[in-house]
Amino acid sequence: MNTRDAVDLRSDTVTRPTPEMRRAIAEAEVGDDVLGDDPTVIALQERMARLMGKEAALFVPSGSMANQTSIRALTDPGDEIIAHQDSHIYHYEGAAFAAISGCSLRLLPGAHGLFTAEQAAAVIRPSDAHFPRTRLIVVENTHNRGGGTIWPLEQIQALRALADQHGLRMHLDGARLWNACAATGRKPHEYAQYFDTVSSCFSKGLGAPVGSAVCGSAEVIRRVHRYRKMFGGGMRQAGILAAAALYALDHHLERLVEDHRHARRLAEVINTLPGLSVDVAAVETNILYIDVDPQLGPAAAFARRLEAAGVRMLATGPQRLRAVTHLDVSPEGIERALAAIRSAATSA
Ligand code: TLP
Repeated sequence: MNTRDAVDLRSDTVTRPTPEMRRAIAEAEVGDDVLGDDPTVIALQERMARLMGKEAALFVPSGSMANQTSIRALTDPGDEIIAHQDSHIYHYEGAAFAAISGCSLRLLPGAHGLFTAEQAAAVIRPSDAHFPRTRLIVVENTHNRGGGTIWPLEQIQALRALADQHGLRMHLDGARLWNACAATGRKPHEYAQYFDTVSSCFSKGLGAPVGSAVCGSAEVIRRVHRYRKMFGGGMRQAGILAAAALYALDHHLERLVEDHRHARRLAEVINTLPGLSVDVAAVETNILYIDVDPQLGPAAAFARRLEAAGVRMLATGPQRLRAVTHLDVSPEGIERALAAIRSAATSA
């Protein structure tokens, strides 16, 4: 099968801009954003600051740059960051926390990418020259490797109270904060209020081609801006990208619940197939993990069989596949994917 016809569940990053989004891109007013005069970027940043209830926002090229400029702005070399052992900043950003910010990570375990204030409290270092200085707590909401899980607000509040007690900063990797909001009905600022910096992405569930934002106080965003330039992330006529993000905020937020319904449907049916299992109750948003019985072979080989049958997924472990639903997968696509998965599982 031509891979263009396959149902692509590798990530919600694979979406292509819709014709209407392309029109918004084509019609965008632009300037030179490095010189600070791209009106569409300015409009997006103002909108994001309002949405997150922060003083300022900065448009950046990627979620990784949003996280890493934030980490750099909130820490000094030699500091330690408390994060979950399954976090994106640990697994998928090339150890930038060490390479760029000179920090170590103190990793916490916990089901579905969550940890508690008690766990964090237990690893805060005493003030003593032998130790790294604990400086920052990073929360990922929704949690990617945790299975698209949503952080309970009370658990975040408890972390903030702890952070305040110890003079720590907090960063939210909100690449998929939109999904948490769609699922809970909460507004982005309800989560953002507990963090010094918040990153969020337009290029995942929202379906824009490129771009993320960092929101925070005017002072911290000035620092983030300096690091964006230093890391080579200044973009000139970036209004064409900001226009896609603005379009996505207007048109693609409310439909995210559809992706969540699709993920739930996939999980429920896949869990009944021989050799495949999904923790159905853990599927809260648009991400599901599928455990592949060794009888079906390694996950990577099974993914290749799925691809031949017309569905694409990523192997994220020796016996684990990830599927992510998004804007470019219709209800009919979900049923087509299920038929292909059934045929790959039963023919094995
Ligand atoms: N995640 C990608 C891969 O890198 C795994 C995906 O397909 O899910 N934070 C979180 C929670 C993310 O899931 C991602 C992307 C990022 C940050 C980084 O965003 P980009 O890819 O824009 O740098």
